[in-house]
Amino acid sequence: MTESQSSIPKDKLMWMYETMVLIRRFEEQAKREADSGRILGTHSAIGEEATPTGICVHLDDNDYVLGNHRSHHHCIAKGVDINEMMAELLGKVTGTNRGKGGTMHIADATKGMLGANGVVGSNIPVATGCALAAKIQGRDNVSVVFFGDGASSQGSLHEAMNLASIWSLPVLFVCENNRYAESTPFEYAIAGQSVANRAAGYGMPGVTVDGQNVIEVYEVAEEAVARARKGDGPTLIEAFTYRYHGHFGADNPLGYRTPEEQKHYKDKDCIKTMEQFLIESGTASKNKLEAIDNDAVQRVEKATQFAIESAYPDPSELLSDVYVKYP
Ligand SMILES: Cc1ncc(C[n+]2csc(CCOP(=O)(O)OP(=O)(O)O)c2C)c(N)n1
Ligand SMILES: [Mg+2]
Repeated sequence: MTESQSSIPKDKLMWMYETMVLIRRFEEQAKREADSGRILGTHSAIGEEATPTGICVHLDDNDYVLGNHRSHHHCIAKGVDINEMMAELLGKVTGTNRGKGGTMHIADATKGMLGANGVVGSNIPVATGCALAAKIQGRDNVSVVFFGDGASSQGSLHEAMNLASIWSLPVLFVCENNRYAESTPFEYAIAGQSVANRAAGYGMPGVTVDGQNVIEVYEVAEEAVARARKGDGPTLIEAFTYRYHGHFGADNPLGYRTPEEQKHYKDKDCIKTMEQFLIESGTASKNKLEAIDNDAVQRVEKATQFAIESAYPDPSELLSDVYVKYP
């Protein structure tokens, strides 16, 4: 254990472990729901739990998170209720979006989770706009947008980074580089082989981090969030991570990557690494960690039961909550 690792308060270490385990158990259930046909599909974030967890631990409900098509882990790390999330996946009226958003549009403004989004790259300018609003209104909250390596080549990121930098906006651009955009390897698609290096062109810090190591993510995010809150502007973080499953349910990842590569990343599993750290540093016992896992399993079972027992939205509600009327 290094000195900086031991300086993280115990409650935060435990919160990070609990959050990653809850995400893992939720995602396993979401996959079962998709495999059984009860929901049409899902983009699994299994393997990627550490990045939003190590970042959202620094945020509160007044801070904003914007996600992408693979966002269950962002939502849970930001504190969205898993009963409402599961109900949303099943299209039920008790869901976060009253059953009309589904897996790719989960949002809960009360928690500062302003929405997942199926259009790749589209939430990056939205996060930048939220940061601009906070700055104009003199609030000290920050905006975080999560996007993939594929999205990093969209023009929206480059326009947003430029504006965020010239206006010194409180925003974190977080690229979850899981090495593939569908089946396209990032080594093929990203000129210069680095997303983080692109920050230099926009006059902001660009940092890389092992996205499988929640403590390292914690440390990088701590600095970036402090910088944003102080009014010193944005940071681009490139977190190297890995999705254990295919791009979506029907995708077989062995069509474009090897079993050896998959094993390499699974051996660095973020939950196992954290488990080992908590036990070796004397922060928690094995029994305590097992109890946390059992609790997560039960919470997910309850959420699934809640979702199954909930009603579908009434057809008369088809158009309500769909558009927002501005004054
Ligand atoms: C504008 C747009 N183009 C294409 C797609 C289809 N699409 C959905 S996800 C995806 C790949 C995104 O890859 P990445 O940004 O790396 O995220 P990951 O799936 O790896 O988490 C694509 C091309 C889309 N949804 N929106
Ligand atoms: Mg990707």
